[in-house]
Amino acid sequence: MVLIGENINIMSKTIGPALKERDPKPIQELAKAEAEAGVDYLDLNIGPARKAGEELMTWAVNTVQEVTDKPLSLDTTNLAAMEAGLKVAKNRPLINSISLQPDRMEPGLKLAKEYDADVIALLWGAEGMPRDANERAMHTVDFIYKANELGIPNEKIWIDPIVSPVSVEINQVKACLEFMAMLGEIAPGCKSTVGLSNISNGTPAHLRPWLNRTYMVMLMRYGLYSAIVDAFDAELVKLARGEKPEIVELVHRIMDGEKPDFSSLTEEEVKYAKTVRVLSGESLYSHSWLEI
Ligand code: THG
Repeated sequence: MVLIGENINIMSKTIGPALKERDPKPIQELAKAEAEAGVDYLDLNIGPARKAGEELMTWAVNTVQEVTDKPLSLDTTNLAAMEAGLKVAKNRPLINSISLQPDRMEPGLKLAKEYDADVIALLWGAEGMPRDANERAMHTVDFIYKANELGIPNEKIWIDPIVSPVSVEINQVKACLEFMAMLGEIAPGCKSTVGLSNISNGTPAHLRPWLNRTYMVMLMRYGLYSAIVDAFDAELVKLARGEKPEIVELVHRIMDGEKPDFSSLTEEEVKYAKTVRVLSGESLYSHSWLEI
């Protein structure tokens, strides 16, 4: 799996102020640490960047490129800032992201074409969040049609179904899995990605990794190509790299209907097993799901 480190983002307590004050040190330290943790891309999330977005993105890209050669995932809804980043990025960057909103899709796709960049298709439509797997499928078809028309092949498109928090909407958690299972047929040659940590938004910090890791392994069952992840979750990186095959197999067997005998599992395996049940909607989410 291709891993995109999520950690450089404007919401972070250290990175937000550093971006605003154009203080390179915290950003460069984090970029180096993410690269050392073994991710493939670094996401540079500067938010909507309504004020001075172009200057901010240019500065952020240059700042990170001083300390690492990793390719970047340029994360902003501001297309002018996106273009500024595309201009200065040395390694071919990823456009994160283009939604299907009518005023955004075509200008975004034209940028992708002009700079020969891969593009994340965020399945956010004219009416906002897709309601189910079928609406995601329709958006996917629309996006690919438009992209192909502008000369962008499927291989350059990374479909993002938009993960929502398990504590908010279990049906959306299930819809993303259902959609991922359909994607290969709907969009041959396309890649896929998710903002994985969205799944655990609003849950206690020490429990978030269990949800993130388990959901990633569940999506891997349907061929997930990449994910935007916490670069510092070493267990998650191992799972993605195929270094914990016994956990991956356990999660997949449970998805296939096996009812594991908890008394024969390790403590770690029990946590994964309980988390699969929550994420597949078989048991209700509560902050104490690992204890019951
Ligand atoms: N799809 C795409 N891009 C995305 C998302 C997506 N980019 C943004 C986001 N979603 C993925 N990135 C993050 C980054 C951080 C967190 C979640 C998702 C996060 N951070 C901690 C928090 O806010 O509590 C810690 C912040 C900190 O470092 O202080 O949860 O869905 N294409």
